[in-house]
Amino acid sequence: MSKTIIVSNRLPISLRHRNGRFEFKPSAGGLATGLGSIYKEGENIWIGWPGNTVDDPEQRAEIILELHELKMAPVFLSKEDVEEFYEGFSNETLWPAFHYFTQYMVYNPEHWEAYVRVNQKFCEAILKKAGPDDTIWIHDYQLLLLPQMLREVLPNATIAFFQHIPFPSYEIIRMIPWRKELLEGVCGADLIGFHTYDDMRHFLSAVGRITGLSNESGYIQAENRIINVDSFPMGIDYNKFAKQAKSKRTLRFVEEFGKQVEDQKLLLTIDRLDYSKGIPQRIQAFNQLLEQHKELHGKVSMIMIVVPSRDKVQSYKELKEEIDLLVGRINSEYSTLNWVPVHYFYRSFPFEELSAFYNMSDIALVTPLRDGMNLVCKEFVASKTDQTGVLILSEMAGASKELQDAILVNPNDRQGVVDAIFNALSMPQSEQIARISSMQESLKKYDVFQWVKVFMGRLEHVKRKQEELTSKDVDAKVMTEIQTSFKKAENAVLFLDYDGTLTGFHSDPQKALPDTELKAIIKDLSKLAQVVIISGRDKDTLGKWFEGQNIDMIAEHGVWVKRKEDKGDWELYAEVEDGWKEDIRKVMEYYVLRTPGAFIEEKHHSLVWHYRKVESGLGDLRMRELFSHLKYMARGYNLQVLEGNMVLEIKRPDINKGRAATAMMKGIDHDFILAIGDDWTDEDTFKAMPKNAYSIRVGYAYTQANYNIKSFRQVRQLLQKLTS
Ligand code: GDG
Repeated sequence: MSKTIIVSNRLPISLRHRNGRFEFKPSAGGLATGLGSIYKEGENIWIGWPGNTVDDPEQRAEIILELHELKMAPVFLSKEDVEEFYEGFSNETLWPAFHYFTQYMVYNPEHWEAYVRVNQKFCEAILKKAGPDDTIWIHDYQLLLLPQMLREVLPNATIAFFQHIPFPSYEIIRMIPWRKELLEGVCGADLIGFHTYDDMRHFLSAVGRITGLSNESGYIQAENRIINVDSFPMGIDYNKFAKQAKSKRTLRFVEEFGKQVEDQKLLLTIDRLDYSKGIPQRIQAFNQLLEQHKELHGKVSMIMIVVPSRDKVQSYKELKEEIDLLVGRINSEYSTLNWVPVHYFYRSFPFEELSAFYNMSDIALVTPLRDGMNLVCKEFVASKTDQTGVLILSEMAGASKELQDAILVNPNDRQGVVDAIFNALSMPQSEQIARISSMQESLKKYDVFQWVKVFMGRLEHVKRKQEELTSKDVDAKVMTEIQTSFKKAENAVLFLDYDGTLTGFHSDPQKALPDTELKAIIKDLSKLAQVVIISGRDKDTLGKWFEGQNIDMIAEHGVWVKRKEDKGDWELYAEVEDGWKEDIRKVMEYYVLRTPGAFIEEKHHSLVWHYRKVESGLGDLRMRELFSHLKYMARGYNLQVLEGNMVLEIKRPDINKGRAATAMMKGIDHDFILAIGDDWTDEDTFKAMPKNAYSIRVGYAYTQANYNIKSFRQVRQLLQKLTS
């Protein structure tokens, strides 16, 4: 039976070495709870780094054994791995880049090598446990290369990836020297998830620009499968927080802490030590509030919990010093004997106490400069069991997309934050209740269990979609069948499209000429069967490229036909009235003038606007504009506008490859027919084929053809097999 493997850099556990033995403390974090429903079932397992560097083989064996009981398996990292892969590439290159802190980015090739090495280590550890049909769900930015590494060994596995931090704009991603490898690494997955729609569209745009893989509505068409990219905003274990806030233990802490702060209004801030969380900026905003509103002195104070994190990384050390300094300054300036403006804790608290802080605070001030989601704000809302309280939330946190009833602020606008705090302090209770209840409704519904369910559901959906497309794959069996029936045939015909079918695409269409291998294939085939090259290309180019070959040719989607016995003469197969061209050309020229890299190709019966060499994005934009412009004009002339591979073509609708292919077959009793093509123009050929024909579409798009095949390379292999 297939199983599910969860993979993350850190296992949801903390290991402590005490009195010669290890103590294992499972983490109660949101992700671990949410995924508990998966990894604790059956044969499933969670694989990751336990968080300590352990070199002693005996100790390693002990850890493996203990973790096995908890349904976990370790990936051991050396001290060097931790420094170069974790603190280095993950936290000094990817983390700052993905949070838009380009000033902190380090470009160190040794760190990159360590990143590849450790991703490989994870891959090997997984391969020891994984079967060919297992589901593997990989988490976060430390393991971007892992999906593709696994895909190479387990081509049929179900692989998913979720990124917990933001995905930045292409402008940032392009700064990383290893951007292409990183994106190709992630694209080994079947489903790729982010917290927000913005992260998802940034990812799709970077993949399109850097790897050349385009997408339609979140589906990337990779060479041999489709990949789905979607947004899955992560929730919390709502009931756990709501329940804890009412528990006796927490209420005791509330009472105890309450005595110390008396009737002061409390502002709560909780973060891991990180520059992305905007901690210094928040202290400065609080300072400004106290400067501008003397009446608040002694009446409001801030509880600031900073959880130690990555303190070996230089930028984090500096941040800690900056926070210490700012807190010292504000407290020394404003404190009185019975009032301290900032209660600062540089440590973490047990869950019951954390819950007490959420429960007793009037305002949560969650103002990261950039955050993938931010769970603290959600936990605060869930803990407000009497629905009073105010959430001030940064627009830069993924959570702001969901929690529209918070007071939303731009964390860089200090006065805006000051005003938000001031307004929160005086917000009527009825408004507080209305806002908190509405947010609670949504958090209850989209909790972390729902998140896992939706994600896994989507993963099944992608796999089903992939199966639908690949069930028609030209596999070894189909290949043999085609080969056998070709061998038996006495009167065989092959309709072969050119671009994308017999050869790859080139940025300059005139340079996509047939190479020696292709010419040899065609020559060999033409000795055994009737070969028809059926293309949208102009007759002169086709004629020149296949000069001397004993084949038939259909050019310009069926306007021109040249039969092998006609020795060099092209026959005009469709009468063409081209009075429309002048007006249409004028419009197309206007779009060429506005779009560097675009050009017009004139064919006998059509005009084609090419944009393969145009800056990506701009090309698409202009094509859409031109498309609607031409569509409007086309009606008047009874023309058809068609979108192709980086081209827009306008032509008469009754001229198509299908019509030409039918004419070619007329009156001949073929006992083997094969048609291969790669785009919508070839769909007309497929439709025109008799029932007993083999029709194959290159790529995995939905098609009228009987079969799909991966790429032009496989087409060549198939054709070579026919002649062998
Ligand atoms: C990353 C992304 C994304 C904090 N202090 C204590 C404590 N915590 C817990 C909170 C909360 C968690 O830590 C922090 O989660 P965040 O989401 O706010 O931030 P990151 O750690 O940066 O997480 C983030 C998240 O991944 C999930 O995808 O939301 O954007 O950066 O759960 O409760 N817990 C205890 N004591 C503390 O003192 N027990």
